[in-house]
Amino acid sequence: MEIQENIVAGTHVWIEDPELVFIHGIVLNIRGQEAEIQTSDGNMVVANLSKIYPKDVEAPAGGADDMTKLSYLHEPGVLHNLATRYEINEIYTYTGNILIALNPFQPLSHLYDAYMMERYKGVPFGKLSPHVFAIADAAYREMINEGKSNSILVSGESGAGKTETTKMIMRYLAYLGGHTAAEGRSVEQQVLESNPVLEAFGNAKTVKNNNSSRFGKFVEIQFDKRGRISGAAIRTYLLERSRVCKISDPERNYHCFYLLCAAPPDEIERYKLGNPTSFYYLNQSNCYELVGVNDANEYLATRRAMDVIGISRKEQDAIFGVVAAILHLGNIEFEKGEEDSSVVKDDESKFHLQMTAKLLMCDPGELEDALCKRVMITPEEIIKKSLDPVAATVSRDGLAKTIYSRLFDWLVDKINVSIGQDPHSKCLIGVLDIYGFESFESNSFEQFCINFTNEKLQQHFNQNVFKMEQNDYRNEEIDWSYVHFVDNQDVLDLIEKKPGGIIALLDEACMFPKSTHENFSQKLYQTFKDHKRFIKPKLTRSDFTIVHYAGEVRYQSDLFLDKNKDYVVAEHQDLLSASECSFVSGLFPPISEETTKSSKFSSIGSRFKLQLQQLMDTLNSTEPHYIRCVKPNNELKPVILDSNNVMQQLRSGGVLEAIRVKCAGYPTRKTFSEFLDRFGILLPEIRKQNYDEKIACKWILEKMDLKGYQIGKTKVFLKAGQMAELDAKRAKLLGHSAEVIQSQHRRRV
Ligand code: AD9
Ligand code: MG
Repeated sequence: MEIQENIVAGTHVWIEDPELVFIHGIVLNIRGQEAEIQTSDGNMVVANLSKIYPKDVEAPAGGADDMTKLSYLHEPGVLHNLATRYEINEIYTYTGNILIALNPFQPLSHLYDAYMMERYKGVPFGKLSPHVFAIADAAYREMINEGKSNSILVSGESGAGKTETTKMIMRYLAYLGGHTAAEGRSVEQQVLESNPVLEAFGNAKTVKNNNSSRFGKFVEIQFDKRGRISGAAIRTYLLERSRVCKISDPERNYHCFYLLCAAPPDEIERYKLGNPTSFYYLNQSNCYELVGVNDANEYLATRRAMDVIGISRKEQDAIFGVVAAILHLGNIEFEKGEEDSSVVKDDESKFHLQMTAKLLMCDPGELEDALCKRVMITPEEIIKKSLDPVAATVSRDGLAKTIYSRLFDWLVDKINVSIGQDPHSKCLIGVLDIYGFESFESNSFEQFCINFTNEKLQQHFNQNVFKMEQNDYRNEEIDWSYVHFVDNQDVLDLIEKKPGGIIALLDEACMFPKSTHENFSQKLYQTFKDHKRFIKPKLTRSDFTIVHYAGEVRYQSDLFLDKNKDYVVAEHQDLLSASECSFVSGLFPPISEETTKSSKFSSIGSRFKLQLQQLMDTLNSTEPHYIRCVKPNNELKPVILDSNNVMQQLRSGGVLEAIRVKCAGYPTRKTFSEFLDRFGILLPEIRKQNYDEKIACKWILEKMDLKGYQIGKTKVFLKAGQMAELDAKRAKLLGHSAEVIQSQHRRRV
């Protein structure tokens, strides 16, 4: 590549390093494709030219607040810039219009106070230091001035700071579009208070984040003609259901369970609760408390937030009654009864069965039957088949998951109804807080859906970054008939194409009662044997690997069929729709005969695909803004920046992809005066006279015999490598850089 041709003895470079990712060094000499380099930690290394990158020795000391201002837009340049800024607590950096946000892992309250909100209000984008408020402000101004809907897409891996960032955006928008106290009902207050409620029921401590959102969320904030918040709608995606009954140390279940166990004594007595250690759904892990969080206070705060949203006290009692019922349900154990049947184990289990039935207001006998028996309908007769203790436990957990996910959906609906939609609103700002790309040792259907989401968003991102680039070129009136970039349509086809994609094949497999995950996988192997994005790993009967834009992920297909099937056991449905508590029966509206017959099974994958398509349609009708949250380290501690980790996130978050798009065009752009300051020396004549800056730049570029660059209205646009070429010429002319090296070298030997 051109870049490497300009590396000569004396050039400051970055070299790939297994530990630090990149390390700084100085080239001592070059033999063929190999360079001998003295690294900043005092070692001598030999590296292939393809593994080294020029370093900008003139980069400003505190880093650049926008990556596009870097002279060399490549991976080490980007990483070094972020690290330099993080060191001085500058957590925000732009890459053009994209905001990169590093999680500070410490409260930086001065960054978000009322003074800061006032400061950013109405100030043109880019004028002040990079900030999440600047993005929110740009979205708001664009909406007001152009009458267009906007969206802000926040992404990043677990614990990177998406939810905190989203809350900051919502606060800032409420500040801009808020009402005065005299105006009564405050929609924005309700919008803000939806956060603690959704967090209490949808967030949990995981190994990655003490307050991890276990669902995706798109909040649509509607504005009236005068730019004031007039309504809102919240859509949620794929709540993690398995957590309700299965957690592993040191994680926790959903926050609401612990909050309720810390409720005032009269409620504890009413729900017959106690220490969280006494409940199976909580005591599978040894973690009960969160550092810095007081569950008793949080319980009251959640109730207050519910008040603001408009969830009545009666409804609140019903909600927490259901939460308590799930805890009791989890404590019902079974033992072997006659033949293959099972019975509720002992007095303690019987007590919990009674409590569950009491709280759900259903008959205890029927509850026991629903847990331990299945009705089989054969052409001849209806038989009740008993479940063995293992199957009864599975049935119990299934019931708990179903009730909890219905409860969560109810809350989301209630919030939407309470806040209300503004039918006259023409403009909205959507804020998306959704799980980032995931790749674990073991990956199942959840990761498949999450990564599918990220592929979709990545495509949207690429297309828009590409469009923004073209706008930039158009504004500068330069020619942009260029550049081809590879997009990820082929992975999306692999996953969602109908017919023939993975989701379609999965649905097919789910419809045949005899299918197993192994024959589903065989089908995948046959269908996609020549697909570039699909790999059958060696020595496996059922795993498959997808080559995602962010890397390869190997999926275990064992539970794909089960997890794709969304059904409520008929016995559970019948039990709860007959509940005497209208809240509980409301969670289980009767299903008509028609639907039970027509849809043998309902596919979670296909429904999710549809939801995603609707989300994309909404996003496509808005002007997007992107925030990429980055988690600097896995210890969740301030100051530390783990380069390998950060690099991986920049890759999978598409930041490097955006840079690749830029590199494909003109990665370096300098204003005429910046260019002349640096390269005026290459054409000393121009210094003597007062030439027009643009003409001077043109002369220099012509004299240097470069090809393919462009000169815009205010800036010079250079192709990849041209900056290095100019720098090399400049260094040669100055002659000093090589001398410095030589003297350093002499000192060493
Ligand atoms: V997950 O995918 O939902 O597991 P998020 O949402 O990306 O994840 P979250 O916003 O919850 O992460 O941030 C994790 C923690 O980092 C927070 O609980 C804070 O302690 C911390 N954090 C994140 N952003 C900031 C910030 N701007 N200032 C201070 C922050 N602390
Ligand atoms: Mg979150």
